[in-house]
Amino acid sequence: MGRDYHKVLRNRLQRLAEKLEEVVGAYGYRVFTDSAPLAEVSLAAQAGLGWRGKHTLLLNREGGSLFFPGEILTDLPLPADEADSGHCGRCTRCLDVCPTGAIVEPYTVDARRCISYLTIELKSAIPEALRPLIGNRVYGCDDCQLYCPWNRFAVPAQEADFAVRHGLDNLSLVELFGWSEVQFQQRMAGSAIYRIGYHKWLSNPAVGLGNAPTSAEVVSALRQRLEMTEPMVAEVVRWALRQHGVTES
Ligand code: B12
Ligand code: SF4
Ligand code: SF4
Repeated sequence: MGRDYHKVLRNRLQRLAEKLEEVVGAYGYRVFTDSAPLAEVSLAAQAGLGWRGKHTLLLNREGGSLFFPGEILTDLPLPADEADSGHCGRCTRCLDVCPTGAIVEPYTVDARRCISYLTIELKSAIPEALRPLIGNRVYGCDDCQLYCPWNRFAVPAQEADFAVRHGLDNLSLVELFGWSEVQFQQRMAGSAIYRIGYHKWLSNPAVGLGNAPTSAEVVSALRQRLEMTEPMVAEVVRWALRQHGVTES
């Protein structure tokens, strides 16, 4: 988990657009990456950068799907590339492995079931029926990509901005759940995670702890949060405790 990667990418695109200007002279342009209502996957597929996989994301033969598309919309008269026809074939792995059954049919994601939506975008508590399916995921999900054969040879990005910070790839749910609001703000400053806010952040590992094997450590961590008065966190903590047979609260 690194910096706000979309911002990093947008800055790179801006520099590329400026370099082009040095070569071709003044021209009209605007850079985007996940920053405006633009159908990025559709546009990229039509521009020959890959195809839309059955998980709905953009894939290409060289890079798989573990990359972020970015765009320079311009009035330069460039030649058009050919769209790629797609190479999913009979594969259905992304549909089969999706923990919540969010890919309801090939090329169609029901965002209301997607863990990415539930843990990042949804401001309120994750619906109870879906909580057991979330497992220990606390921010987004990549399963449909991780099991895709086109990502078999993916390697971690070398960009310093994408490097893991604060040992976040090696922290237990109990540790994450124990963070104070100040710790959350300090450790997530500059990261996209910061935007979900402390209460949403706490409610996600609370769901994970509800799904964890019962242990004294897990129950004690949840009990310590019973004092939280914020309604979403309070409700999820009580739900999580009930998963471990604790109903006294
Ligand atoms: C909304 C959104 C989500 C939603 C809904 C996703 C979905 N699959 O529906 C949620 C929150 C669930 C989500 C999750 C994720 N997302 Co997202 N998301 C977006 C976002 C902001 C908009 C996509 C969108 O809805 N566009 C509007 C619709 C109308 O456009 P469209 O889907 O392209 O549909 C067009 C065509 O397909 C066609 N069409 C569609 N349906 C139909 C039906 C008919 C009948 C016809 C004729 C045509 C047609 O017409 C449409 C208009 O051109 C884009 C960024 C962007 N601006 O594109 C990122 C984006 C797609 N997400 C991205 C990522 C990385 C993710 C996650 C992996 C994040 C994570 N790790 O948790 C997950 C993956 C989940 C998944 N399998 O999709 C990346 C994808 C990178 C890639 N390689 O493709 C994008 C491109 C952002 C970026 N630039 O980095 N995401
Ligand atoms: S990101 Fe996870 S929950 Fe969302 S569609 Fe992919 S596998 Fe399913
Ligand atoms: S897992 Fe299979 S079906 Fe899904 S996007 Fe990858 S190749 Fe296509």
